[in-house]
Amino acid sequence: MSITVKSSIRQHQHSVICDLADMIEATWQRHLALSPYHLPKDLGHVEGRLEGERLVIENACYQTPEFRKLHLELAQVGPNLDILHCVMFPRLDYGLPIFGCDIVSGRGQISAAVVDLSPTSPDGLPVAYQLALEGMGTAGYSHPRELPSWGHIFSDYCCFVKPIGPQENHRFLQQVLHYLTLHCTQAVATPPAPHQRSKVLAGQRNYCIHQQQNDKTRRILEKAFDPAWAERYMTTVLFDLPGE
Ligand code: BLA
Repeated sequence: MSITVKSSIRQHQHSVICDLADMIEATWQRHLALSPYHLPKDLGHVEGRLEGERLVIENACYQTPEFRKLHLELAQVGPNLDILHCVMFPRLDYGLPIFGCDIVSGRGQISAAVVDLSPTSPDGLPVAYQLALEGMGTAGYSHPRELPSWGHIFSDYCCFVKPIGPQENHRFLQQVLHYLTLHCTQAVATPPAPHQRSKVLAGQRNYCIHQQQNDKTRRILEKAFDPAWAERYMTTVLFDLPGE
């Protein structure tokens, strides 16, 4: 499947967010066999209002033989707040980690940039991932940030920083590309393991339950819509728990 629909807010976002969104989709296309994933009808493109500003959310969603859901979301609040959110949820037959990435930019300055390959097994990341990620994390950034209490779901290679200047922005883009390429190439080379389904299910549930505790995300959605809407969006679009 080729991706032809370009998001309408993408051109207006922080250049790192546009570049990252383009890079993520290009990498998915290069390595994976994409087909559409249909979100609930009313949640593909969403608009709300936050403190007098317009909140626009645009979602792109795909699935592949290895992934039940590849989700790329761009959100914009007025002219000043830009957000990129991306998660790749493996199918339960694949004992793969979860790729996640989030960038928040306010008034042209990125305040939070996160990327991780988070384990879904209590044994941690598969060895091939550990080898390929050796030495990576927040090294080379001047402003690493402290993870919130629910952040224990992330791996030792989680990169959570406030990147400063073009060099660190570029470093972050390259780091995301490295994590994403590793993950796509590992995924297509991994044989399915149906006997592990219940273990993988538990790992994904644990990840989602903790991500749903991100109060900063929830507060934005509650203020722009309402608490019930925010709860539905966080549990059906951002971090849905897989069924058996
Ligand atoms: C932080 N996420 C944030 C922040 C905002 C959002 C406003 C605070 C920025 C800051 O502290 O500088 C907002 N993020 C959103 C919104 C959406 C979104 C509204 O995705 C979607 C509509 N978050 C993720 C994923 C990861 C993630 C996949 O969605 C990681 C893989 C991490 N975001 C994450 C973390 C923080 C954050 C760790 C910092 C939380 C904190 O410091 O308490």
